[in-house]
This record gives sequence, structure tokens and C-alpha cells, in this order.
Amino acid sequence: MQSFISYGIVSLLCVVPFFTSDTPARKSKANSQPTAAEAKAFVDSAEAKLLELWTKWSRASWVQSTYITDDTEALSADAQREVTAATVAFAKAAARFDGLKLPYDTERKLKLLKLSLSLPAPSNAKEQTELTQISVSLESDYGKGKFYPDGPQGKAIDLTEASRTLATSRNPDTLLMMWKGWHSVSPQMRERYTRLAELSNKGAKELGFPDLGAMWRSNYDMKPEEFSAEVERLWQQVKPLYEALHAHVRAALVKQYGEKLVPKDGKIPAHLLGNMWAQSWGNIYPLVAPPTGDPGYDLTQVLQSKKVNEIEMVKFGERFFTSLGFDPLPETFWTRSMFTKPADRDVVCHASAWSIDSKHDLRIKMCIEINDEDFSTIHHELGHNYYQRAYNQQPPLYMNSANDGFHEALGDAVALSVTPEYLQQIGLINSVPDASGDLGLLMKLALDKVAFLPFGLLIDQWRWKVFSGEIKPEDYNKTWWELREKYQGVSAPLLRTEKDFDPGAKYHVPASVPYTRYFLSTILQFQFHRALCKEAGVKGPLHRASVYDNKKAGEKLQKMMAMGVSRPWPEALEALTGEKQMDATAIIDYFAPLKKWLDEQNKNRKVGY
Ligand code: X8Z
Ligand code: ZN
Repeated sequence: MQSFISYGIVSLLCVVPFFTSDTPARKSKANSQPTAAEAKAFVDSAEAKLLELWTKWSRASWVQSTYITDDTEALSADAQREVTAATVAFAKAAARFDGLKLPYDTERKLKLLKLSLSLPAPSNAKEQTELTQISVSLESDYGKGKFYPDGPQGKAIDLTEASRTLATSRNPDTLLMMWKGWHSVSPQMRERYTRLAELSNKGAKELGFPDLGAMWRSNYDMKPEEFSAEVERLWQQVKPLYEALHAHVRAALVKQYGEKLVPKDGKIPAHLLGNMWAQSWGNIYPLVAPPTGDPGYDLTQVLQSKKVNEIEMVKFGERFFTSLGFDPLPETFWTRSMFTKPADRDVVCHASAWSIDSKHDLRIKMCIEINDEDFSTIHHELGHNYYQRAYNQQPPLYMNSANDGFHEALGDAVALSVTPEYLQQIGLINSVPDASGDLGLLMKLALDKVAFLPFGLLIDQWRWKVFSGEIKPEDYNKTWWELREKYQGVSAPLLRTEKDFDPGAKYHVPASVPYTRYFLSTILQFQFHRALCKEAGVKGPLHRASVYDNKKAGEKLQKMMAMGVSRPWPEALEALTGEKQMDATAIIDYFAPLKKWLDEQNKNRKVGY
């Protein structure tokens, strides 16, 4: 979550001074036609005030996420309530300007204002309080989540530890225990989630949207139904690549675990893929590595054997950005961020990047582990921070990325430049593997990026249907698994019932963070990388191309990021890539040599699930 860049707006109290102050609004008669000047004054005043409320909310939320107690939860819920109440009130007040011919910026900001909450509440104060309390309590419960495989007196296992085991163990019983344990944390969220869906849907309807899913889909400078079609178009483009990878991984897992556990032509049990949600599979690389094409190094081992610590991991990330010409992170970043999991209290470990005051107070919150996955995640988070800083000169309602996929893609696009050549340049590895190592490199990255695609898609396929009412609460878990089978081709490793609430075991569901952004990001980051390499004049295949130390690439990024959300996203995309459409050919071309190899491997295998 790139928190607090786009949410909230002035409190109700602040509305009053606006209408009573000496602004153009006051000068026009109460019942007369509103004017464009009045609309602009309304927006200006709202923006000034909302900045104040967002900051208050982000401070409260920071403390809640890094020190979960009943008190910090209550403070955070209250701050969220204030932002929500004010935003809803403002969005409704703005309806008086409907149909009026307005200057571009005023009109765009009014639209963004209306879309600025991911969790809108009804205008009823009691319901607002209820919704924000539920929302904060769900996120806290996720952060506090633990399970006790040896009974309540035994050792507690949290998500960090369970994930570590899922990444490294090859014992199916151990893997199953971790999977089952973590999924025992979420059933207690089910009832509150049902109510959250109900209340936020009601909020979305009051703002004029058919339901919350339609509201989320309206945030892409096109009609919501056009956006759904766009997502489907992109999925169809990448599906053959995913299916080829899936078939090969399935065959490798049959070899490892036997056909009794992994059906040769069917779905892969979700606990065997090295990740709690089977969303990225890089951790099982050794099981599926091509017999030829060894890249000759393992970044996790390199980092651990060199005894790189958490801060140094972040410094590597910062140095990449400064090499592109960006300023170093502010001193307060280093003193205020949370880099490691505190031993003495509960926190929300899920990584996030924050711009507390929408200016210079940038932070990340992570429970960093010394491995290749977190090395990438650090670049991901710093991408958010550098984006936030680049648009901090924009007016508050424009302080956001072109669309939410852009925010997610920025740091990942930079991390695509973490090539063997780069690692050698910064002294992490001694020699660069020759081209014969490429297949291994591509496989490792595909396990993270290509494997992620259907997961990136399906979470909101589920939520959109929950919000539209097509999925009823009594079918929450059943439909969740139908989608996981359909898109990912993975299956539940244990019998599931409607007592379970497996969507709640994934952070973004209890935290109400829209998820299609990550699907878009996976497409966009390869487009960004292709364009940056072109700008930098780097020759050779894109998986070997790094824009490290290239100021021209940095300038291009800065230009796009500084636009914030002031223009429709195709213009921002064009500024960086010269292209106006999201286009999966970049990721497809990148992995083309791997796809060719996979197709050969899969010749006598069933592809599909
Ligand atoms: O949530 C994140 C980031 C923070 S915005 C760590 N990601 C998604 C996830 O973990 O599920 C990055 C990749 C997908
Ligand atoms: Zn992110």
C-alpha cells in the first residue's frame, strides 16, 4: 500500500468555514446556479483541508501498524472515520456542480475526489464508525495472526516464520501444517468482512456507483466495463505463457512429490509452490531449474554469505535510485522507518511505503528477511517512495500515480535492472554467467512474475462479484477456490468449507487494498523496462539489460512520475514509453526464449488444468 497518497478529504467541520468564508461561493446567492469559479474555490479549499486530515490519518495508522494495541487501533479507526466522513460529505456537496462546464483541472479533481476512498462509507455517522472500526480491526487481526501447531501452550508461529518454512522446506507434511496453520487465522474475520462489504457497498451507492467493485473499476480513465474488458484482453495475451509454465512446474512437482499428491494433468496443491498463496514460485526454483542454463549464483546465498544486513539491503536499493539521478532518501527515512520485526510487540509485517506528510516524511515498513525476495521487495517499496516524492509538488488531489498499477510497477521496473552484470558491478558477485545461463535466469524470474499473473487477477474477480452481490456470503469460500482453480490452476490442499474464510488469509482482503493494480503492474513493469532500456541505449536482450547509473533513464522516469495523476494515465504512459496502451508484448517478448524451451518440454504433456 502506498498509503496516504490519495485518500481522504476535509472534515465536515471544515466544510462550514468554506461556505462562510469570503470566497466566490459566498458571493453567489444560495439558490442561484453555481459557477465554475465557485467550483474551483470549492476544490481548492477541500484540497488544503484534506491534506491536513490525511496526515493525521497516516500518523495514526503508522502507529497502529507498527505497534498494534487496542488504543492504537481506536485512534487509527477514528482518524480513518474523519477522513471518510469528510470525503463523503465533500463528494456529495460537489454534486451541485454536476452538469456545469468546468475547466479541466476542476473537473478532474472533482472526479478524483469522488474516487479517492477505497472504502467509502454511508453518510450515517454510526455506520461510518462501524465500518472504520471493522476495517482497522481486520488489518490488525491479520498483523497479529499466529497459530499454535502444538496446542495453545506450545510455540506460536506467525506469517513470517510460516512463509520462511514454505519457501525452504520440501517436506509435504511440514508444508501442509504451515498452510493449514496460517489459514486458521482468518475464519474469525468472516462475519466482519461480510458487514464490511455491506457497509462499503452502501457507501459506494450513495456516491452514485452501482457497487464498490464498479467504483474501483471507475478509477482508470475509462468506463468500468471497458476496464473489465481491458483486463480480460491482457489476461488472454499472457495466458499461454502462464499455462506453459504451469505445465512444466506441475511435471517437476510430480517428480518431487509423486502423482498421489500432484495430479499429472490437474491442479497443483497450493502448499507446494513455495509461497503461502502460491502467488509467486521463485522459492521452488531448484525443483524446476532447467538442466542446462545455470546462472551460477543464488542471490539469497550471496546476501547471506556476505552477511549483508537489513539496512544494507535498503542501501543497495537507494543507491540504484541515486545512480539514476534521484536524490538520496531523507535522513528521517532512516530514523523513522521500520526495517525489522520488533521482538516485543505485534506489527503489520506486510511491506508498505508511506509518505506521511505528502512531502518529505517518507518511510517504509517491512520485516526484512535477508533473501532475494526481499531484495526485490525493497526496490518495490522504494519505487513507491520515489514516486511519492516526485509528485509532491502537485496539488493534493493529483498526488498519486497515473493509475494504481503505475505505483506498483515503478520499483519493480527498476528491479528488472538487477541483472548479473549489475550485481557484479556493485561487487555482490565475482563473475557474470555467459549467455548459457540465461534460461535459468529467465526461469527464476518467470516463477515470480509469470506465475503471479492469474493471482493478480483473481482476487478482485472475487471481490468484484462479492460487491455486486453475485457471490453471496454463504458461498465466499467455495467461490474463492473456484476462481483459484480456474485462473491459477491450483487447488486447496485440504477440504475447505464455509467455516473457512481463505480470502482473509491474504493481506489485501482484510486491509481492503484493491488488487488488480498488481496484475497491471506485472504487465506495465516490462513495458517500463523496455522503454527505459531503449532510452538508455542499452543493447542486447532485455533480461541482460540494466539502466543502472543511467541519468537519461532517470530523467524519463522523473518526468512521468512528476505528472502524478494530473493527466489520464495513457498520457503518462506515453511520456515514458511512447505507447498509449497497456501492452503485454513486453513481458511476452522478454520471456520468449523460455517459452520456446517450455513448449519443447511440454510436448508430450497436457497443458492446462
Ligand atoms: O503488497 C505488495 C507490496 C506492497 S504494495 C509488498 N505486493 C503484492 C503482494 O504482496 O501480494 C507486491 C507484489 C504483490
Ligand atoms: Zn506496492
